[in-house]
Amino acid sequence: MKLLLTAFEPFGGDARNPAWEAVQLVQAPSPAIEITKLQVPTVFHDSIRTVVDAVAADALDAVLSVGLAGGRSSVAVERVAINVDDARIPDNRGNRPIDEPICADGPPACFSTLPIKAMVAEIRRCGLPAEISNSAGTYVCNHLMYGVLHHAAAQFSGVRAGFIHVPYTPDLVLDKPSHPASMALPDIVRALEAAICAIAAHQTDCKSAEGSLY
Ligand code: PCA
Repeated sequence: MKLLLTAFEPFGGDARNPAWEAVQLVQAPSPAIEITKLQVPTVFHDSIRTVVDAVAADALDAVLSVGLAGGRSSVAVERVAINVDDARIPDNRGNRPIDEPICADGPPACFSTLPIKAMVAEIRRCGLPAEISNSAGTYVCNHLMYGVLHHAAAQFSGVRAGFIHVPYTPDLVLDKPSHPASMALPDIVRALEAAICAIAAHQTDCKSAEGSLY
């Protein structure tokens, strides 16, 4: 399996982005898995262009994008991306779209084509907290997930794609009020490697109840 693994540059005033720090440390869990890594600008539209250009240049099987979700307490495997940008803070070029469609003629939402339930199960098997998330937000991560899935459906059939949000690392919460939840960097790395194992092992997802009541 040939996998493109992407993560974002720091944003929102943080000096580092643990998503990219973790991605840099990820090792292919088996010789049958070839991983290419790509840092993506935390910028609306440029982020999609960067990843879509990389997908077009290579014969890939899957794209796994990773972003920081500061405040989350577990690794969140995203189920769906919605066709809207609503930025609470500007991106790294000062863009701040409010209630704008990502793609004017695109569908309202795009579902992950990765085996999200198997990924959650495999991360938990490593002893790490993981969950299905039903919202990737309305900022650049949701934007990229939507853009990659929309392009994949239109131009790169056979390329599976999806998104994982990771928590802060402990060093990044020290100066934040009430110290939001965090996860050690080596654990985030292990979680991503487990998710990659699941992507390689499962062409179709397994069925398990992971929905939320509210
Ligand atoms: N997290 C942000 C954008 C970049 C990142 O790592 C998000 O969740 O939208």
